[in-house]
Amino acid sequence: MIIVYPSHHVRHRPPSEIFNGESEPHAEVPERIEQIHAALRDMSGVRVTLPKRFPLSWIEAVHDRAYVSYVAEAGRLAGSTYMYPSVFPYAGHGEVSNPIALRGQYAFDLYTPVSSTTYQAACGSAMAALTAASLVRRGDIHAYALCRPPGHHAERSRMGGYCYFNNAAIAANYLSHRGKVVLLDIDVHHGNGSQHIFYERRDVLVVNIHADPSEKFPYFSGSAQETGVGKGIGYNMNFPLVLGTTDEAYHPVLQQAVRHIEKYAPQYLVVSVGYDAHIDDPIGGLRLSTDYYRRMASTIASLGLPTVLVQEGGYNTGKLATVAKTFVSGFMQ
Ligand code: Q9C
Ligand code: ZN
Repeated sequence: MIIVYPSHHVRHRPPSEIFNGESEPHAEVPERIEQIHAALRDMSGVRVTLPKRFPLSWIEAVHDRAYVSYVAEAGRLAGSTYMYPSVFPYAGHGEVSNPIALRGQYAFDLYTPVSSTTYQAACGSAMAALTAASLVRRGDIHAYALCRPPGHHAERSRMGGYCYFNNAAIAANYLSHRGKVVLLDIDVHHGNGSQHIFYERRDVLVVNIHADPSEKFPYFSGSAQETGVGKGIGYNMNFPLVLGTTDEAYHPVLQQAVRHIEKYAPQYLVVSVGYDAHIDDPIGGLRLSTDYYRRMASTIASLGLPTVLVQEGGYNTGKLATVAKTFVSGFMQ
């Protein structure tokens, strides 16, 4: 297994997220990826590499160009402090240019602030996903991008849920030029951004398994009724699970998802890997065991598809090393 490690992530360190008007310590910390990296690099059968540089056009293929420049520009304005939205769009008055208006236009929550280090980290994270995708395209069976910041909540032109650029969508779109792709999302939160980006497309099937969004972030999407629009009808699948779902109840749902993936017969698989469905995750809400992550990985690997693993969430910094190792060893078996 080749691991792609985006070293610039460490300089992106949002101090806080704002919940119900209060500042709380930010859950999406650099230690997450540092710990996963340290745990995986010593495993046998694992090799670590740094991201290669790809043209910005691969990011701009799934995000509006104005949004991508905004992330760079907003960071320059912010300097070393982190900027948060204050007002969200409520009327369609056309173009805004005021920095406070723009801050709200390009975001959907108060969990995803921008500073001068954010753009470089977000680009590095996207380049890691592209590097893993290109390795798989050239014949590696599996590659794992340790993306940070994560990506699956980022829509075409809005950041949210700790995500700026949608790394998994960027990788899936890159591979879609070579054949059909499935994007399977096992992060505990619904991948609203990935759903949004591919909602009208049938060349990328998006399959999401997540905690019931009527109870958990991102609240406004992720129901089973959301199946796509236009050409994309039937090519988006959501499997929301009640809070507290355990291994035994999760597994039949994963198997069902896998059967749908087999039927679609893709050329490539991209997996948005979150470890926040683990029982000990501080914000997750499901109750999967460490051992189940081995079974989950081997079930996904049994599809026998060239696969790009893309890191998303997982917030228990005391458990991530073990859970990641278990997942990767299940994948390589
Ligand atoms: N204290 C990912 O897992 N919840 N994003 C904030 C307020 C936001 C999760 C809870 C969860 C975002 C990539
Ligand atoms: Zn998550």
